[in-house]
Amino acid sequence: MTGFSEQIVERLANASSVTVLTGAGASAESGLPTFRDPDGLWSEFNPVELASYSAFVDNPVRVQSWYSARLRSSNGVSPNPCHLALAELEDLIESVTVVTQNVDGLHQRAGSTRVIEVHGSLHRIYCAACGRDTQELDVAPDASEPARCGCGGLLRPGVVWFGEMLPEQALAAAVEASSDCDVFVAIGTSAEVYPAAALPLHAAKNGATVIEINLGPTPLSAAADEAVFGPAGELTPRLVAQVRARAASRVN
Ligand code: BV8
Ligand code: ZN
Repeated sequence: MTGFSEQIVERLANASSVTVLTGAGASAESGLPTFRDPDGLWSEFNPVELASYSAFVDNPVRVQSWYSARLRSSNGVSPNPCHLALAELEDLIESVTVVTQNVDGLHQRAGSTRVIEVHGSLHRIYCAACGRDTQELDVAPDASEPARCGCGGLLRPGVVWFGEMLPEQALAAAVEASSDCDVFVAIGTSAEVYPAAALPLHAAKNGATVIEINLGPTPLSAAADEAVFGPAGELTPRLVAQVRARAASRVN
């Protein structure tokens, strides 16, 4: 499908609680590479090589410089129309929760007020030994030494690596937001990384209407009530505009 059905717009417009799950595809039109698309981050590297504690310990400079580059990129880009439309949705729907797998902080910069970062954030840097937070991580790929804390421990990004548990509170809040929402919208995620990928299925099981926005089909598409294919930066604003028009017609 290339457009949203009247029925799905009606359900969203009548919803009192909406939960949105975003993946790297929601930030793609801000200029941040995704993980699994051909030109994605992982195409150059193997995920385990960079996004795991063992890779960090084996080659701290390489992992620290990769995250330093991503931190710089995310500070250098702006929220795109997908992020902005989700922030606008808060004016139309009583309760909107954005559960994001992204670590770039773009939803908060777009104005969304309830954002659950289930994979952590690039913008938090802390010491892997003593846990102390610090301000920045700026390591060049050819650095001779990794960045360390005053205690001598290695500095790491506050993200969740493969094989690491998701932050308990964030995961519990995400599961709750998926259990009791009327509509669940999955945007720009390959629906391959667990346990986040289980959230839309959990929502469907609890009676929510599930909408998917993606460039193409994913393992979630068959379970969605409606999967619409196209760029998130175009489709998300279109969906929110249709909800706004529906709300306006109810008032007049
Ligand atoms: C864990 C770090 C307990 C930060 C990331 C079953 C249950 C539990 C665990 C597992 C399980 N099966 C396997 C596991 C292990 C693993 C896992 O899921 N592996 C996968 C590969 C099978 N899960 C874990 O390790 C998790 N931990 O469960 O702990 C445990 C402990 C020990 C042993 C077992 C269990 C931790 C997962 C978090 C890993 N950290 N990132 C960072 O570096 O950024 S994951 C990484 O991939 C990102 O965070 C990202 O969020 C995530 C998913 O990727 P997407 O966001 O979906 O992005 P992707 O590129 O894949 O897709 C982009 C999509 O957008 C595409 O569909 C594309 O079509 C679309 N798109 C592109 N452009 C656009 C677009 N759509 C619209 N518009 C566009 N313009
Ligand atoms: Zn320390």
